[in-house]
Amino acid sequence: MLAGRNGVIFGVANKRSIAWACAQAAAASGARLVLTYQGERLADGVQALAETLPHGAIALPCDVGSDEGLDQFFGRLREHMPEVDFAVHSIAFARTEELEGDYVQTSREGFRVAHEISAFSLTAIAQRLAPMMERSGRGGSIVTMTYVGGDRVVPHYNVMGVAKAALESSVRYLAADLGPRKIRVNAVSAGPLRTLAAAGIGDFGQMLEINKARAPLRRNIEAGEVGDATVFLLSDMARGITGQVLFVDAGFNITAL
Ligand code: 0WD
Repeated sequence: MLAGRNGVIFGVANKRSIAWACAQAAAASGARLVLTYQGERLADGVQALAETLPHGAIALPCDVGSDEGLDQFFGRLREHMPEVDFAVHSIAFARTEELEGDYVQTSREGFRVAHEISAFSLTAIAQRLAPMMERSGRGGSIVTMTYVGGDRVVPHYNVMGVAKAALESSVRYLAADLGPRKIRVNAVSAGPLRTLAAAGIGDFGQMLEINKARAPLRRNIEAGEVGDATVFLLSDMARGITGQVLFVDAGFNITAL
């Protein structure tokens, strides 16, 4: 579905990362990839993962916490991949103390950091990617990762839920702005998966159990299922779809009790 296409996958931390599942699925569909990781501590691990992919993937650092970090990355990306067809944004961060206790205790700084890294970063990336996506004349597709805690209250998800609401709203505004330039923007809302980011959320094990018991499919999802749905949204099969949130959660979101 992505044969001959060039893509950037933002936010690979390790082999459990949702970004890595997306990279594997996109590479299996024929895409040539650039993977990004946050900082040097992850460099060797992500480089080793990139080497296992077909079609020549490379890994580059990209810290979305500053314009400087972003501009540095995009400078290197333009040299390596001047035309980009798609991107996956799979980045989120909130301070651990904000993911324990009650949302009402959220600090000003905790709110700012969670929103800047988890929500604004999508817009910052889209600004820089749009001209690279227009260059091919084919347009482009951007997919970000969200969670049901963005529109319903999930215990301990707290400020990350509020940031996901901002992220999902950004998807709609970006889709409206970039649609005339043939660039689509969508989100995948994944069910809970044991990753590094998930380890910071209080009572995550309980979340998995509740999900499994209530979801229509009576199971939790696997990262590969998110990867496959993401490839669909990135591909021409989804050419009529933009500004949407696609749930990959074994149906959990439709249930009330
Ligand atoms: O249950 C889950 N794991 C779900 C995750 C359910 C639904 C959605 N998601 C979302 C997350 O909120 C996030 O947006 O999926 C996305 C990817 O999360 P993940 O795969 O669960 O977690 P992980 O493998 O940890 O990747 C997130 C990465 C960070 O890892 P750590 O844990 O080291 O913070 O986001 C990256 C970083 O690699 N990241 C940054 N990248 C660039 N610049 C930054 C930054 N400033 N901060 C964090």
